[in-house]
Amino acid sequence: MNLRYIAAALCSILLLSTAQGAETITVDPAQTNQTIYGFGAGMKRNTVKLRSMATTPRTEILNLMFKDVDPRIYRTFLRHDQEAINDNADPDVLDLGGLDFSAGNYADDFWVHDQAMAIGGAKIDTFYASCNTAPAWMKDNTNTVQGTLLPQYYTEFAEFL
Ligand SMILES: [Ca+2]
Ligand SMILES: [Ca+2]
Repeated sequence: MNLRYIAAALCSILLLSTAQGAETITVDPAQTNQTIYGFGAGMKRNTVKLRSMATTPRTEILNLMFKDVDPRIYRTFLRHDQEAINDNADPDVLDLGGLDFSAGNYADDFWVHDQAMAIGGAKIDTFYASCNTAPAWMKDNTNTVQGTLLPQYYTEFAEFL
């Protein structure tokens, strides 16, 4: 792992500590308490903007994310509209035919994923995805804005993820 990034992480911890006030952190590089698996990179939004940029700045951004950061973890986004209606009545059986990956900007998300794999290579071996909301049909207000996941859809949301 690049020592520059380890130093940057330690500096961030120390700066946060100083900003909070009276905390003191002592770093003993000879003592290992936990291992940092690696850093992550990816895009959650605006993949369409990145993909449509001119080649030179786009390549620079991609290299910053997937070469300079030297990530082992790739992060992407799960869009609520991939399952706009329930795939079936069984949260233990996923029907891929019931999902819509043409919704939103998945094509651009997949493009960024492909770029990450081309630049970062096999060392990117962990994938992480997050979402901002459950699909509307799982929520008490049937809307993707605000509202709450209904308890009867906890297992459906787990399937969605
Ligand atoms: Ca489902
Ligand atoms: Ca299902």
